Amino acid sequence: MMHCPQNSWKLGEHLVTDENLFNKRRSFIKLGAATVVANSAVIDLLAKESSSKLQPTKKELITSYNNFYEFTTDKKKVKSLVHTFEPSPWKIEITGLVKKDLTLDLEDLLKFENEERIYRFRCVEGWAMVVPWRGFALAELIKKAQPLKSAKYIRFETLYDPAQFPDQDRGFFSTIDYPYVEGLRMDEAMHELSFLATGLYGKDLPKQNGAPIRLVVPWKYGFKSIKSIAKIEFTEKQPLGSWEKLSPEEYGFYANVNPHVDHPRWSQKRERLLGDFFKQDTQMFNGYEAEVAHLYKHMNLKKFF
Ligand SMILES: Nc1nc2c(c(=O)[nH]1)N[C@H]1C(S)=C(S)[C@@H](COP(=O)(O)O)O[C@H]1N2
Ligand SMILES: [Mo]
Repeated sequence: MMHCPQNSWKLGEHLVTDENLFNKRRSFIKLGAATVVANSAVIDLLAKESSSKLQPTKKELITSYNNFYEFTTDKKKVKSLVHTFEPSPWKIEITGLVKKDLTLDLEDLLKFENEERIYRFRCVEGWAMVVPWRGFALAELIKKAQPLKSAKYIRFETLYDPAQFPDQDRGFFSTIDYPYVEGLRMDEAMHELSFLATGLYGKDLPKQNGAPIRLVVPWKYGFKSIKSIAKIEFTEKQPLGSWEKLSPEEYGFYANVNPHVDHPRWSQKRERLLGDFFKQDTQMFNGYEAEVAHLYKHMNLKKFF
């Protein structure tokens, strides 16, 4: 696994309860760290954190403005429609190029040691937020799955159950093809920033944010961060995600956040943080360039968008 220059995104706070306490604990931890070990690494880290303004977006906004097409394309209405979805009990089937097929249930998922990570999140549509996720590194699950050397990609599927997801029930008239599919190259999947979230703001994931478990790849556009994962497959061939299948000119496999590669229908130079009035500059790899640029160093990012 690659070493990250500054693990500013990795904040081991396990006791977070509600939003206020969360913010208090964060300021306390900053102070505490600075006074106990006032070495330059810590000071750099604090400076980076405050200069990059990783102030979590209000929980109310994160949980009431969602893209979850299985319910509706109306971001403000998702929350009011999720009552038909029952994410417990749950199973994740792991198949494909693995030593042995594996099925994990919620209890198995609880066995992974959880941590808190505060990540920027950028939707391809131009809105962004900062989310305090709870979960574990995707690499941990991959290690458990024991993929074969021939596995070059990992493919994810959201649960398919038209009885629970109204847009799946529309069949031919559905907005997109279901189940929702996404994928990563193995080195991207093994990168320490690739995360499986089981919670946010210290509590289990709300249904609208992808309960009980969803992917979070913070340097890529939000559509890569597939929700409510029911199936994982290791493959030799590059998986075709739902968005790429629908419109390959607009939604590439890589989908790395990049202010210099516009969406055919709009600019990606700027973005709006939920709750803010003014736009801000989009950052290369969504602010994670130091951590992930090496994954793409021999690639033309305009071609492999
Ligand atoms: N299964 C599924 N996963 C999904 C989506 C979806 O419609 N269905 N939308 C994606 C998009 S476009 C975004 S921006 C994020 C939104 O996550 P959020 O609602 O937690 O902000 O989820 C991604 N994962
Ligand atoms: Mo999105």
